[in-house]
Amino acid sequence: MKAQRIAIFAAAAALVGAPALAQDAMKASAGLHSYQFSAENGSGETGTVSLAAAGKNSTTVTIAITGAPAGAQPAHIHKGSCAKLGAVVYPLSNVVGGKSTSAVKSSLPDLAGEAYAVNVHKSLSDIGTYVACADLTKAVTPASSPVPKM
Ligand SMILES: [Cu+2]
Repeated sequence: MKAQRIAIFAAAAALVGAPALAQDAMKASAGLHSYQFSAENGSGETGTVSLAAAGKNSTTVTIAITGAPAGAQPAHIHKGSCAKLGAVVYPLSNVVGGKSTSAVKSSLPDLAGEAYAVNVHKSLSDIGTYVACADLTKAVTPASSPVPKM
């Protein structure tokens, strides 16, 4: 009996330790959607991009990345996915020191869940190298994607 309880506890602990599974199952709240960046090309740059409704035809896009350099890094909302990036749909403010905030002229529902991806480029002089990307089809809850402390 005791062994069984331990097994159940271990299973519960394993669930807590696997938030990625829960994230996909949970729907983001109506006014705010968050997405997790995956590092690309060995950049070590990870973090989140959040879309917040800011009116009928405006969305505030906030990027928070850890492991980013101090210099400016171009960022855009692209068509397609991180695996297959298409053209730029909306340019975003450069990421500087891991942070960027932009106002995009589109409603949150029009952006969220669309086949779009937010990607960050290495630098103004090396725009061809991608350092982080987030698919806008895979929202996570803000609580499950805390921005890591620097
Ligand atoms: Cu881009």
